[in-house]
Amino acid sequence: MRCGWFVVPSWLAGVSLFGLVCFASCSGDASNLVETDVTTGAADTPPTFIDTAGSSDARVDPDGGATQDIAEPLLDTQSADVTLADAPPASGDAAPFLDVDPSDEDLGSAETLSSADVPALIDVDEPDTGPTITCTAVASVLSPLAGEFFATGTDIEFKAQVVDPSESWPLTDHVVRWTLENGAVLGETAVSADGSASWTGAISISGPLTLQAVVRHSSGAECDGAPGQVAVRLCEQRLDESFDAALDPMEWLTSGDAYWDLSGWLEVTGNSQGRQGAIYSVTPKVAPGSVSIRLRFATGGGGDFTGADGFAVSFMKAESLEEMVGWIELADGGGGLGYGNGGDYGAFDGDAFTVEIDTWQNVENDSELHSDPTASDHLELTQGLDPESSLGFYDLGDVEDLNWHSVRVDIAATQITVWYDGAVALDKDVPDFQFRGGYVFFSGSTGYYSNFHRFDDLEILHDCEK
Ligand SMILES: [Ca+2]
Ligand SMILES: [Ca+2]
Ligand SMILES: [Ca+2]
Repeated sequence: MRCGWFVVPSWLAGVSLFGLVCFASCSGDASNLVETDVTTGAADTPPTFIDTAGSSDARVDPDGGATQDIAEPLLDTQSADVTLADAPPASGDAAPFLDVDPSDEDLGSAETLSSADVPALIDVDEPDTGPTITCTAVASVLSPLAGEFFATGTDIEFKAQVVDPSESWPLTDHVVRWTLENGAVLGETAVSADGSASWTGAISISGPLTLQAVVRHSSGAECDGAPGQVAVRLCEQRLDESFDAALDPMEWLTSGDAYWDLSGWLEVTGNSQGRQGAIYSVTPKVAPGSVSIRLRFATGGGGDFTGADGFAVSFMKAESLEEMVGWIELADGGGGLGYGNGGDYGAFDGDAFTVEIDTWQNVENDSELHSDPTASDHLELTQGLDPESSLGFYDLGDVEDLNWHSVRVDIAATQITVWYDGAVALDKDVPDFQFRGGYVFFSGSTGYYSNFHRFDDLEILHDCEK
């Protein structure tokens, strides 16, 4: 389990606060609480927290120890902690509010609110039971899209549309509180007259997360409807290769006919007959589990002999570089696209996942080891370095135009989604499938017919599990 600090941008009269996101058990305490400090004068050490209990908590040791101040923020496990040192403010309002000036605390009992505290108060005049106004506005999330991948710590643009079916209040009388599913607050922003609201910021934890847009009346009352939600995935690692500079031999090596092109991309065959090549990572670069793989490719230019065979990017689990290179050297050209090693192609029986761009239809016979699913150029997913072990394909029509095309493959557990030139090409669940990561290698081949086979702009978001 992971804990992480994040900084929430200014909101509510310029208040900044820090929050502690705790998943499952940061400190062995009850799960998923956001501790929060109140103005009641507990002996605070910054940062300041939000009080989910909403009452005048002292720093009560959840393990039952004496009331005391400690350097670490305590998780509040009780909703009715009794304070001995600090009485509630004289106003009698025990609603949670933000302390904008932690330095004014620890003055002993019965602290008087400073003027600096007052602007941050929520509902100081409401009864202790909290606001009672009716609020019917709801938010729907516009972005990010469901299932989107992000690198941990990079900005996420979170947008929602607020509507109020009963039009009880002007939309501008609302705010959107942006939270995680466990209630941890990312921020809070105003709602515009057209109902739009947005928050941009980074989240420094990883794994699958549900982001929520909770509509509140500006008085502090939470509206009745369910929060807008979107499930996304945050990944600890991001591999980003433009291939604009010559390959660093500590990172990437070439074999066969493959080479780095001075124009700033990878060429895995060259435009000649009977070619085969590969470019591979020196270390295992990609973590197992959910992953988003993005790259661009271009093929064509074969003139009168344009048309074969195709190219692929593979992820191979291997114990060592030597083992991985051994399999690349054994791989079949032709219909094997420089990666074929499993099934009828060879003895490989390990874990591998391949995205191939195949421009030649093979038909299994005495000399050909597998049949392709279509006569058209196709994007195909295979496993086990076996071109016949297909996980699905997409008909590309004729892709041999030597223009750049984009491919994105997202794997979230067993769900595989493929985009080709920005549009969803394949979206399917593959029971029992597991992406195992490992070494990355590009490969390709030509035969009697040939083409250029270019790859560029590899970006991989990986290490996306908690
Ligand atoms: Ca490039
Ligand atoms: Ca083929
Ligand atoms: Ca194929």
